[in-house]
Amino acid sequence: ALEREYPANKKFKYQLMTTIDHEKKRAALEAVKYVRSGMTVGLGTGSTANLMIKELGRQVANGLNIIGVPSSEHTRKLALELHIPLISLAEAARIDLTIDGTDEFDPYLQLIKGGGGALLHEKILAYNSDLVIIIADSQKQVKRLGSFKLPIETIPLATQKIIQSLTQMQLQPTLRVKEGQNFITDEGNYILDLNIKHITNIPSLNNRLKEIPGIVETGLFLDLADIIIVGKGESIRTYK
Ligand code: ABF
Repeated sequence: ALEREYPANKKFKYQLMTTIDHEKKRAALEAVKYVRSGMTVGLGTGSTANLMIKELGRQVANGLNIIGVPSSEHTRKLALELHIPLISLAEAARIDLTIDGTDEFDPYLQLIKGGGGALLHEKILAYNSDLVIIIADSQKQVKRLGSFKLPIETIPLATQKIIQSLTQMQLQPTLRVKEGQNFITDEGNYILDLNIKHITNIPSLNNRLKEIPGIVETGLFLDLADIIIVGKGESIRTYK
């Protein structure tokens, strides 16, 4: 039946997908081993983070005593369905540990995040966490950041002006669209995706972007990840 449903190249894509899904799950389960009863845990967003949240839900049902801080509306709903006790970012006095996914990571543990559009809350969580664990499949590992387009969150009012500035900076900004409408973040903002492939000094780019009024946050997570756990085929790699 599979062969009928996934002829030739589609079949290959299906196999690759399942390998990646297994890698995500391995990384997610490994990260959950860092969670202890009594902890306040930042809950990331995305398909890898979802696997981690499902495992936490399973353990909470078996007596694990944690409080979750969701990084997005989507994650909040999933955690609620799994009966994980939650508080908001505003209410959390401190966050012991955040576990989140990524779109890319390099050998220096620097990240591009925001493919899922939740980068602002994710970054606030990461910045305010004692420990940040990133979970990923092996496709996310790169020698240098930039194959993935860099998401940035912008205030709607300023977005056209920001597009002009970023075009002059040769960053080829594209306004993110979902189902025919501008993508709207949990904070009511827009996302621009930038081509940063040619950029060599990433920290300097990040600073320049943050200086442009109306850019709320960038998807560059520099010096925020403490540990990256990667599923690689049948095994796991941990980078610190
Ligand atoms: C979030 O979800 C991100 O910041 C990143 O954009 C995305 C990764 O998604 P997935 O785990 O589905 O690849 O963690």
